[in-house]
Amino acid sequence: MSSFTRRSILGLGAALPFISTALYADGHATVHEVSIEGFAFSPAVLEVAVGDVVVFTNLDGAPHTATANNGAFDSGRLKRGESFELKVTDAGEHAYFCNFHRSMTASIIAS
Ligand SMILES: [Cu+2]
Repeated sequence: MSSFTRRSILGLGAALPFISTALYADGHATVHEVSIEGFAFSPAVLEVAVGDVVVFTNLDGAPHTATANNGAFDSGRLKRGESFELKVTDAGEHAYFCNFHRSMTASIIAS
C-alpha cells in the first residue's frame, strides 16, 4: 500500500464525497471514510477491496496521524479538518496507529 496523497478538506465539508469520486473517476475504486475523533479511528476495522481508496479525516482539535505499523504509509501530522488519502494496493491486514497517541490503533483488511 504505497500510493497515497495528502490534502486538506478544511472548509469543503459535505463536498468531500463528490470530490473523492471525481478524483477516482475510473468508476471502480470505492472510497471509504475513516474518521479520527475522540482519540479513536472509526471504524476501527475496515474491510476494503484491493484498489479501493481510504480517506482518513481528523475531526479532533488534537493532531493525529495514521501510520502503518510496517511503515508502508504515514499520513504525517493531520490537523483538524485535514485528510489523508490512501490507495490500497496490497491484500492482507494493514495495522496502523497514531504516532502521537500510541493507544490509538486500527486496521484495514484488504482482499
Ligand atoms: Cu492521535
